[in-house]
Amino acid sequence: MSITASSRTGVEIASQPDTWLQAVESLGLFSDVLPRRGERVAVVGCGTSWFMALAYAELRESGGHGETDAFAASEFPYGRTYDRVLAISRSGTTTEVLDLLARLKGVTRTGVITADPESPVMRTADGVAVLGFADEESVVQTRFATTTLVLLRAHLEAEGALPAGTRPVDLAIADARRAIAVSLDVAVCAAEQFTFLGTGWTYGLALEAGLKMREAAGAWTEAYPAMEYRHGPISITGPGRVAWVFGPTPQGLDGDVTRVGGTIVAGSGNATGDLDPLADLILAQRLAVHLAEVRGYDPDRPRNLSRSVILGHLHA
Ligand code: F1P
Repeated sequence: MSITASSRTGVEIASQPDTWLQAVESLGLFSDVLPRRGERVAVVGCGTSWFMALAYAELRESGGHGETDAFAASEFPYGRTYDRVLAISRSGTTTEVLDLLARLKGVTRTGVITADPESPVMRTADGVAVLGFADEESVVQTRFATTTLVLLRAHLEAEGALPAGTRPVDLAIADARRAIAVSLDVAVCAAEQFTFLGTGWTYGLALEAGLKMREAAGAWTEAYPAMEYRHGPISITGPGRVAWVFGPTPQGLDGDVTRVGGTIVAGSGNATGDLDPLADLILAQRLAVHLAEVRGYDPDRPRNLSRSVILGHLHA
């Protein structure tokens, strides 16, 4: 099945190679906002933005750039001390993020990566990186999230070290172009359940793939660290159900999936696949849109969701 551009979400998914390239080209504009080598950093966000924070935190710390934690904005541990707190928020209006940044004002240096230069987060954070070129009309986030992670990966690369388990960002962009062009696997499209797995930074991608499928298609998805799969989640797998691994597949796991009748998808970082894991996420985004359309949902109008969550009773 080739990419559908019948929805706005589909168009935005297909534009990712271009927005990723723009992120790399605009890196120099944002050096004040992005964490410096050696700083102790927390990265925060909600929903998709939190999962990108998780992925970045792993990449930064495992690459030797400094201790890095990631939290859902609502779960931030105010008792801890950080040199910098970096928030990710496409809308710049998410209440938990604004509340967190307001509480840290004058206490901890803060920065935000956002898509909207008119949003309240512009006044709440100490520093701002606006990726207006990656903003989306869609409620369901795709390109803003991945473009933010590409910016952060390119920054780590520019600071001297390729993050562990990644290929250079220019190769990831080439992989993204392939991920837009290839056909989706027919057996995967027909599956009724999906378990997404990842290791290190790709666990954040697995969480995001699961969320995308739930948001766009109302699909039954789960997500775990890959080595946790055998500790219970495998009991869900069976015929017509998929285990999809982002990044390297732990030894023997493919055999474990097929033994219980499941379908293994391993698109990156191992002998059977060769896509950068972030490009592999594009395939999951495409699957989410495809399933939404097959199930009669409008991917541009996901059920029960709004572009951002604005709560009246918290700080705004
Ligand atoms: C975060 C977010 C989205 C989610 C939903 C509500 O938005 O949680 O990830 O899909 O639509 O908002 P933001 O803070 O990045 O704008």
